[in-house]
Parts: sequence; structure tokens; C-alpha cells
Amino acid sequence: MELQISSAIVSDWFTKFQDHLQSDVVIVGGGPSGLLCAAELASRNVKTTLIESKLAPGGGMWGGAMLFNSIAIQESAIHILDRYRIHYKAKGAGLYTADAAEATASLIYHAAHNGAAIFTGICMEDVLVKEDRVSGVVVNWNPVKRLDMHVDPISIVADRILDATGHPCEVVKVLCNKNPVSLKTPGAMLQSERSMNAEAGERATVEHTGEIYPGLWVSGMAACGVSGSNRMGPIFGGMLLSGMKAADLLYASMAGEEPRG
Ligand code: 48H
Repeated sequence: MELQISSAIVSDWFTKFQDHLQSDVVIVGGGPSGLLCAAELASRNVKTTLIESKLAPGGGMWGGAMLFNSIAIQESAIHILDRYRIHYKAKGAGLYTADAAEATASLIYHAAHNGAAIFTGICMEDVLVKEDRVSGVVVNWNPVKRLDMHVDPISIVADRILDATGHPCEVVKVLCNKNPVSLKTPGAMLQSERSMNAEAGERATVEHTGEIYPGLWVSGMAACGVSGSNRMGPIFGGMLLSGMKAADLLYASMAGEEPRG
């Protein structure tokens, strides 16, 4: 039986990986904005691959604030909690709370259940850039990176990449560090995240969600950081609205194309 168990797992995983070496969209980072975007795109039959460097997707949503695992959400994002069947409680002043474990688990479940391929323990270390367009990501095992092993990576090809890596905005950073690029940001350059201002940060995160360079989109804290906007602290409505906006924009950008899913 042991042989069959091993064989089942190996063939299942490699079939999935082989099948997703080329995707419609690759999402780097499985925090709330990346997961929501993955769930929405997959539900529209877009072939979606999500790369998460940690063992469990969820990013900063598990932890709530200071390890108090409740999250705050504002009125404008409540329809997303309804859509994902996440319970919430009204707390006054247009604010609601939800259980961080329930909310995070629901996003992960829906992304996977809707058909996004989620690969964990794998991190993006570089991008493919061809003819002034990002056309894929270069990935390796996170433990290989952590142990500083000299092992070359492999590439995943897609016409659309979403940087959903949160505060470090790693995809945009690597693009800018290695290539002379001009971004669609204020000043055409990579900006730095600013200090906390919840209202301004939430607004800016959604506003700056979009294509920042041909083939490269940003969502969530990455959209906030690259545009030099304020952080917002432990409120997650902006992350969800940003993931939804990213899915809508990515989907619209594919109009007329035959989906691979
Ligand atoms: C693969 C990677 C890589 C890599 C990172 O930080 P996240 O939760 O992302 P968002 O933007 O959806 O949500 C942000 C929110 O959690 C938050 O931090 C808030 C609201 N902060 C406000 C404040 O003021 O502090 O998730 C990003 C995910 C993580 O799971 C990382 O492990 C993953 O991306 N990741 N995955 N390759 N190179 N880098």
C-alpha cells in the first residue's frame, strides 16, 4: 500500500504542476487580496495559479491584530463576507468584526474549491521579462532559499502576474531591482509605504489596485506600498475590495481571449 500512496501523491502533484506551468494568471502571495482574486478568477473559469511561500496560505489575516484573531471590516466590504458566507458582528460606526480563522479558511477553501491551483512552500524569486512585458515568474522551494542552497529555479509562464505579496511587494521590487523600468505609479518609480492612516490607506489600496507595468498587476498591501500610500492597520475591507477589483481588471483584460481553464 505504501507504494500506491506515494505514487498517488507524486502523480497528483506533478500532474497539477505540469498543467499549471502555463496559466492565464499567476498570483504571487496567498494573503486575503490574492486569495480573493484567485477565488473570483477561478469561478470565472480563468486558469489561475497561486504561489505561496509559506506552508499555509492566509498571510496576515490569521493573526488579526497583535495576535487577537478577530478582524475588522467596514460596511463597504460586507457584501464580500456575505458572498463568502463568513459570519460577522456589527460593532457600530460602520464597523464589523469577523473571526480571523473562519474568514481566512473560507477564502482558502473558495480559491481551491473554485479551481485555482495553490502551490505552497514555493516562492517567487524573479520574473520573466520579454519585450518590456512581464510574462511569467521564476520560482524555487522556500526551504531551498532559506537554507541558501545554490539551486537554480524554474519558470511559470503567464501573460498576467499579480503581486499580492503584501508589505514587501516582492514582485515589483525584483522587477525594479533588475530592470530599468518605468512604473505606472506617482513618479513612475517604486514608492515606500507610509505611516498609519486607516481611512486614507483603505481608500488608496483599492484606488491603486491595477496594472503597474505591462503584464504586472498589484493588489492589497503591495498596491498600497508601491504607490507610497498609508498603511491602515488591522482592517481588512480594503484587502478584500482590492482582491475583487484585481479579479475584475484581470478578467476584463482577457476579453476576447479563449480562457485556458
Ligand atoms: C510567494 C510570497 C512571497 C514570495 C510574500 O501580507 P498578506 O496578507 O497580503 P495582502 O496584501 O493580501 O494583505 C495584507 C494584510 O494581511 C496586512 O498585512 C494588512 C492589512 N496590514 C495593514 C498594516 O498596517 O500592517 O499576504 C502576502 C502573502 C503571504 O502569505 C506571504 O507569505 C506571501 O504573500 N509571499 N509568496 N513568493 N516571494 N512574498
